[in-house]
Amino acid sequence: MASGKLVLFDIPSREPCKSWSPNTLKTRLALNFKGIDYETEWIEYPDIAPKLAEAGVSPQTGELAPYTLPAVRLPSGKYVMNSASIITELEALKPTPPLIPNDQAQALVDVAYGLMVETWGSMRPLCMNRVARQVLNPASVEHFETARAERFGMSLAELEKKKGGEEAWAATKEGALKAARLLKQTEGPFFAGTQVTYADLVYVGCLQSVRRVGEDLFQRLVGYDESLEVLYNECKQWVERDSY
Ligand SMILES: N[C@@H](CCC(=O)N[C@@H](CS)C(=O)NCC(=O)O)C(=O)O
Repeated sequence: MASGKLVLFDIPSREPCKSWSPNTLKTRLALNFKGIDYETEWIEYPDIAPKLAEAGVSPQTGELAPYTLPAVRLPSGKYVMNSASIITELEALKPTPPLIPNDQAQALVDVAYGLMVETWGSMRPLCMNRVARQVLNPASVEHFETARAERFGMSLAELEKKKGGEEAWAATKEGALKAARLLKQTEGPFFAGTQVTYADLVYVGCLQSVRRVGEDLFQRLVGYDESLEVLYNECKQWVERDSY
């Protein structure tokens, strides 16, 4: 059963197919950083649950859905879902270079998750409708729209129209400046100073996701503080492999 190569399950975009989800990007960036040999299997939204259930993965609680991506199949053949569990496995699989070298780095990861949730959360009205209209393949659009409309109590087009204006940008700016303040507390360019940790990849995954949705959105977001663009550029080498 085991192929020997790690498989990353990711959500495809329209052609040219590239990683776009803030959730899967953080795992992809970690694989790229560590130089782990992997291949990508692209899974459309409606196929995520059947695929993972068939592989024997137990459904989770406390997340957006019982089955979510990222998920990986480790070289041992074991399937792991959820980026938080996956990074632990990746650290064990290839300890060097480490991404969570100590407790302080773990604390920063928790902070970065919070920043990512805040940034992506405040940008939802600006991004979600574009994800449905411009990023996803037709095979995923209906699932995405139905699930998100249930969650927001309105269609994504309405969400964009009603909440995707300056109000969303004001909340986004607040979150971005919070990230920038943390970055500037150290000598930089990373959250832990001169050492890259998983916290950086979590936040840069989010920045890259915004970029995939719209260059205009990305430019305004990183334009809030120079430290954000510096962080992005320092991590860019691990963003580049995004299509296979
Ligand atoms: N905290 C989870 C979040 C994963 C998540 O929500 N993934 C989304 C993709 S962006 C998903 O798979 N959603 C499935 C669905 O909406 O049915 C992680 O980091 O792995």
